[in-house]
Amino acid sequence: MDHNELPVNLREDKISEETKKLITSLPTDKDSQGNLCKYQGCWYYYNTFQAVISFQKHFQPQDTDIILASTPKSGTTWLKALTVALLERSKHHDDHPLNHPLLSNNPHALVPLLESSTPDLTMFSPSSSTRLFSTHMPFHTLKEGLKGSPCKVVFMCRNAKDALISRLHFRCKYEKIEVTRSVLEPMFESLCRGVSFYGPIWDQVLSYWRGSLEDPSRVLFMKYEEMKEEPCVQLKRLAEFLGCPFTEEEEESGGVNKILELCSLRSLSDLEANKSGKTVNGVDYKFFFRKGEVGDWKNHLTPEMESKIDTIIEEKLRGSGLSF
Ligand code: PAP
Repeated sequence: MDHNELPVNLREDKISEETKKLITSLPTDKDSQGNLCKYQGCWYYYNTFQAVISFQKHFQPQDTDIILASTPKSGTTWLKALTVALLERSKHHDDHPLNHPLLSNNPHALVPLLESSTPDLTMFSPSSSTRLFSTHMPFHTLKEGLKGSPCKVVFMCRNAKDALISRLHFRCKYEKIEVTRSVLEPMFESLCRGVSFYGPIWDQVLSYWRGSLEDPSRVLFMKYEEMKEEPCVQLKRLAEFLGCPFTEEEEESGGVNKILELCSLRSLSDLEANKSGKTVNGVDYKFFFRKGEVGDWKNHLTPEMESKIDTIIEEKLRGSGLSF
């Protein structure tokens, strides 16, 4: 694939001289997709690293901002849709569903990534006082850019093997290549070494886990699998955390299920807005919707691979009280 055809985050064309200098002082490595540098314990492709630095320097937080954090391929699109739907529901009753932003916009267009190479971070806000952003940065790096602001952070993680397989399919789609073992194996090895985009995944997840233990009113820790298993419970938990719980009346009139239905993979992927169009990084929106299943890794990983990554993650999480 030509360098210029790559999604922006994989390219190296947005890096200032200052950042280039900084990279020479950082640990560097590579995975099968590009060069990585390690900053504050996390690996980034260079364009993303530039965006992280810009975010930390220039972002102006507001106390009412909400940050949706996640490990890549762990339900970010779903979490964005659910949060927009929760915050928008006071404005969109049954009678007026046609102007609901989720019907005409991909969730990624509604909730910009903080460490994106596009500087406009004021694009969309569901109400005048609440701005929504997303990130894949670890909590300590995020906090530095939030500069002491107490805004709420929702974090979603997912089983590392399922997230890997999701990323494999996503990558093969935008690179227009077949899903094969020769593409998977180097990605698997990078995951195990911890040298992968936004990795090591265990450190990323632990940073938010600890943040949620330290201050549960500020950081909500969620799991993709729990969202699939008990969507009503988890959606209500999210609504409460965000300070917009469902009223009894809403619950009785099916308000919880309406949001779940609107944000289901099937409904979202059927919308024209999600069938066409691309992210600011040049990736087709439709690539963000695939199977949405728990355990799809079983169709791709050998028992040896399963045991290798499980052993590593178990060891890294030992004593934390967390499993994912
Ligand atoms: P991102 O990190 O690049 O934003 P993200 O949305 O976190 O991607 O992950 C995509 C995964 O979420 C896909 O999983 P799969 O490859 O295993 O199928 C995608 O299908 C799934 N997904 C997207 N939207 C939804 C949804 N509304 N409900 C459940 N899963 C979803």
